[in-house]
Amino acid sequence: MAPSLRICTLLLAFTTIFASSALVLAWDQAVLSSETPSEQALLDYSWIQKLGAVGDSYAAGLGAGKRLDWSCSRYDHSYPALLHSSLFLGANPYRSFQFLACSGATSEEVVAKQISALDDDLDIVTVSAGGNDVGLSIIMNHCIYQFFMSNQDACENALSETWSKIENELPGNLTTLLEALKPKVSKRNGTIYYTGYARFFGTDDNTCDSITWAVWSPGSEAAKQYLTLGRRKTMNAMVDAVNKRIKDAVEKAGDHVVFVDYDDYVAENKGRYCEAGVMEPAPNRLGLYFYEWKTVDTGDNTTALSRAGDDVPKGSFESEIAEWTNRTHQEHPDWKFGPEDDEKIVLGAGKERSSEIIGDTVSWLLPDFWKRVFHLRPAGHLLIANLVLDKITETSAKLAEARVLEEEVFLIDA
Ligand SMILES: *[C@@H]1O[C@H](CO)[C@@H](O)[C@H](O)[C@H]1NC(C)=O
Ligand SMILES: *[C@@H]1O[C@H](CO)[C@@H](O)[C@H](O)[C@H]1NC(C)=O
Ligand SMILES: *[C@@H]1O[C@H](CO)[C@@H](O)[C@H](O)[C@H]1NC(C)=O
Ligand SMILES: CC(=O)N[C@H]1CO[C@H](CO)[C@@H](O)[C@@H]1O
Repeated sequence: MAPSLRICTLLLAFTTIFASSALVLAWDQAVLSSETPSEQALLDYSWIQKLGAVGDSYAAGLGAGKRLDWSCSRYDHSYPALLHSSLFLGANPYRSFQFLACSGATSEEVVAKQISALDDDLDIVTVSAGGNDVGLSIIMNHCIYQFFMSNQDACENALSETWSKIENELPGNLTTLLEALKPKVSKRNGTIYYTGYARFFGTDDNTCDSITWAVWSPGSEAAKQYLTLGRRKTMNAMVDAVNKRIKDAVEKAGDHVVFVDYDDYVAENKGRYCEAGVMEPAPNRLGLYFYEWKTVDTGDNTTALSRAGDDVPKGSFESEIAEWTNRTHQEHPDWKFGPEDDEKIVLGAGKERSSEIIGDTVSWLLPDFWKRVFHLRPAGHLLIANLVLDKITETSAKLAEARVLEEEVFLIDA
């Protein structure tokens, strides 16, 4: 992790604070000259003693760094884990951290299993949820990898079902989640930071039009999906629409909820699949923010990732891939798995079963590389952690201003 990135963010934070306090200063010179918090004070995060993180696999950080637990696939380079580290909120022996995010969780499950388990009076909670409500992974299946490959074009149907859920169900589900979460943060400073999603595809040229990531061969030629410009734009628009609903729900939820939108940064940094001129697959392209099936991060154990490791927890993102794959394998025993012609995979090779967890598991037949596709790499989580920290600093500045105003009112009253 480059410390220079952190310093850049701090500079950005300074600029924001200076800009906002300059405004207030002009407004009320006298009161603020003695009361404006120094930037030193605003960058002191020691008051944050109760931190929580809920949500789906994007909050769990599926695949990024070292795995922290089995049943929810939380990872140590996830943005919540980064925030809790000395690099972001600082080392603080008094800070508690409830990391409850879980791969596969819908907003309903986040409310039922995670929010209900949170402590009261939290200073900060981060949340990522909504993608599983509308079936973003189903789109990934039917329109991209086709782990389950049906005989006809299932992508268009999946797209229209997702559109309908984004319109009709998502807004209500997001508000329900936020109403459940709000009482968990402290009345005074407590704030919820809701992180969105990022559009997955570059749309600047047609280089990807002839690319299919369909995993079965020969598979059904008629059903094979391609990463055409039109498709990429549609799938991006879907992520945009989800982010828009999140932004609306956050605004509706009031002062203590902040939307953290990292999508534009991923686009600006050309961190998506099919960026201009990129011939996919390009799993280890410098600057790619998402995992492809053969992406290797610094520190990854390639041997382990190339084999089928443990089975996967029921209900997780990974278990969907496992079930789709198995279903096609059952229906078409003669088809071979593997997106690249030169490396067909023998399903199930090298699998180790963990006896203590059988029952909650789904058989995992593929190399472990596949467990994290379409999720953010550590650089993506670093970006989100930086943006959340900037928002925390901004919120602190606003709260400090509010305290000064309160005091002013008190002085006038007295
Ligand atoms: C990498 O993974 C393999 C297979 O799981 C294991 O045998 C090996 O010890 C690991 N290497 C390191 C450096 O952890
Ligand atoms: C695949 O699915 C079949 C039928 O649903 C099931 O009997 C079988 O155990 C599954 N195989 C694996 C490896 O999970
Ligand atoms: C609220 O936040 C400010 C920093 O913005 C901090 O100085 C203060 O101690 C916090 N109050 C509580 C109750 O945590
Ligand atoms: C996943 C989830 O929570 N879905 C719910 C969203 O809201 C609708 C009602 O509008 C419910 O029917 C879904 O179960």
